[in-house]
Amino acid sequence: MELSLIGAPTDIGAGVAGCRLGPGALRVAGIGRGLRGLGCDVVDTGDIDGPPNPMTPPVDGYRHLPEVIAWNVALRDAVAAELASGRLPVVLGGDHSLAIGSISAVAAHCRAVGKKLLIIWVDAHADINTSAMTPTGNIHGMPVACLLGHGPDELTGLSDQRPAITHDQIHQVGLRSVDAGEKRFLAELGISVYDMRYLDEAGMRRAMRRVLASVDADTHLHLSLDLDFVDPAVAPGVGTPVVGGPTYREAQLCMEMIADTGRLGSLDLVEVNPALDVRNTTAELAVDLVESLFGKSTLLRVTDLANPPL
Ligand code: HAR
Ligand code: MN
Ligand code: MN
Ligand code: MN
Repeated sequence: MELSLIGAPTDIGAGVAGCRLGPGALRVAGIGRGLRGLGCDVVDTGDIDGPPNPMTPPVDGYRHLPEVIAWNVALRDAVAAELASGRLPVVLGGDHSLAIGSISAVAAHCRAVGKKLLIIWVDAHADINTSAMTPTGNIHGMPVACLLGHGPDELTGLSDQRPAITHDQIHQVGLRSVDAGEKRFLAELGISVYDMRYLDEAGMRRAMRRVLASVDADTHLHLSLDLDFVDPAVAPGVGTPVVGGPTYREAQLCMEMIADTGRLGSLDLVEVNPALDVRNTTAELAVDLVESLFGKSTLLRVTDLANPPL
């Protein structure tokens, strides 16, 4: 597996500053070392550049729109370059608005090479606000809407076509903080959601079996991993923690089941906020999860994959 790390040190789309420090924290936690230890060929391309965070209030429903556009154009180009050279991009965020640029590049690449794109959006939040319904104006709450074509032209037009993706290309897992307007929009668009109630009742395994049911040899899986997915008792270093999330092991199982498909093609690691963290715990958790995603198994494989437990 040939991987490229792409740092995107910005919190331009977040409400709380600090996740601009995410790429450094992930490197300190040993993301490169961990992946090389699993036999991956890892190139760290360094950090992309973009404007500083002006920390100004929203204008017409968006905070920092010009700056968010600049970061996403740069990231789109960096991700596209790695995909074109046959490498798997690992975006080290940064806030979740970066998924607009990242996934726009991935979607264009999949169309160019004739692959089916499936996005797994793992998050406490739905990130499907528009300027009309956002309670904050923070664009990290809007990437899913932008990718589906609802947002400013400069953000909905970053892929080779608009919208970049369609509603049937995304599954959301772990949701537990969804705004009223977002709930209506998710239902209206018919997006596949495995929220915490579903995970409580059916378990991570059943949810992920459904998410991955359509994956075949032609599938490119993109994982957009917002670390606030994991319960804040385990992942305290995030700007918008929400109680009642998956445990360490539930999060690992989610990663392990994605790894088992062998179809992961690109990855966003976002919302790690070292300024709010305890001894780099959240970046270290992220590295553990990424190791599982690329094949590390912490347990002896006592169950037969072809004959799984019910
Ligand atoms: N829904 C809220 C808003 O739009 C909070 C969004 C928080 N988003 C993230 N990414 N941390 O998932 O402001
Ligand atoms: Mn998010
Ligand atoms: Mn989130
Ligand atoms: Mn570790």
